[in-house]
Amino acid sequence: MVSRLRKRIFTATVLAAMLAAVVSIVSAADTIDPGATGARYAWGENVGWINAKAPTTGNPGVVVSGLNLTGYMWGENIGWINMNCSNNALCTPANKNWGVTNDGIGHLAGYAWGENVGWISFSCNNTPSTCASTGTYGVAIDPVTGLFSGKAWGENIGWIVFDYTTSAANRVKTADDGDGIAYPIDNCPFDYNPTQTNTDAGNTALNRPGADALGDACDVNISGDGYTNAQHVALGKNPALYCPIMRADVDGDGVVSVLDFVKAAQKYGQTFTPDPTKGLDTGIQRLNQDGDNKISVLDFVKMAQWYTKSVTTCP
Ligand SMILES: [Ca+2]
Ligand SMILES: [Ca+2]
Ligand SMILES: [Ca+2]
Ligand SMILES: [Ca+2]
Repeated sequence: MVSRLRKRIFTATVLAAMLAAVVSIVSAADTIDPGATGARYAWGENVGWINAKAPTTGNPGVVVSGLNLTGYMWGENIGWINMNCSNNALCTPANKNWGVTNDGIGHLAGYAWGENVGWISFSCNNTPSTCASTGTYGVAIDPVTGLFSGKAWGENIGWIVFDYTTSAANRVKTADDGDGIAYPIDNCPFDYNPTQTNTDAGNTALNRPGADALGDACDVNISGDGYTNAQHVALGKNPALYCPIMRADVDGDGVVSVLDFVKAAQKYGQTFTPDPTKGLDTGIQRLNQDGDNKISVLDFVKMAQWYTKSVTTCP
């Protein structure tokens, strides 16, 4: 009896291991060069070709989603370039969870890490004050063709050019998301999301801010309350639920206090035009508590309802 039970446990363990292996192979599949035409190369001015399909064994190539890039590039002279700390569980709040981000429609930013060459910046807007001295640079992916363009900057290796050649054959190209909906109708052009669910699109009718044109599959804040999906999850909260306490906590310290009112007061009376392509409100837009695109006494009234409340009480 005991041995039969052991055998069953053993069988179940082996099956689980096999399943895990299959899952990891599936999730490791890169999205680059879908037609196998060689559309996988960027050019480093000082380091030569860099392959986004990572041809040698050991690590997967680049995986593009509407939220970020994961996987690795391979430099013929510089080895592996890690696109995201999540590849190997290196992410911590202290290291700012580094990685290359996608705004949902192909504008990349953030940092990759080259094992031999250090940080590689995918947009000068990582530190906007540097854009003047470096010239405005960044890497983008065309949401229609999947072709990369623009430049990244390696702190030790200079420019990495993603449109070194105008020929599509030697440029990095990512696969279509396969949902049968074409951009700009597709609200997440890099994610398979046939339902096109966009939770925060309903905010406007409820006189709430945070509505945007991004589907949930590529939106860092699907509820539109100003806290990211990741922040909701870290607090054990439902990312799909709009929490007015999170909205009122404009400085993000977890509680609605006089500090939040001070921030809002600094922009009192100002108006703005929301950017429908941004999944996360920033700047003056973050301070708005209702749907009127202006910082007014109405916002203070809404914030006052949650005074001294902690975001831990959100659902
Ligand atoms: Ca899609
Ligand atoms: Ca959205
Ligand atoms: Ca606060
Ligand atoms: Ca307002």
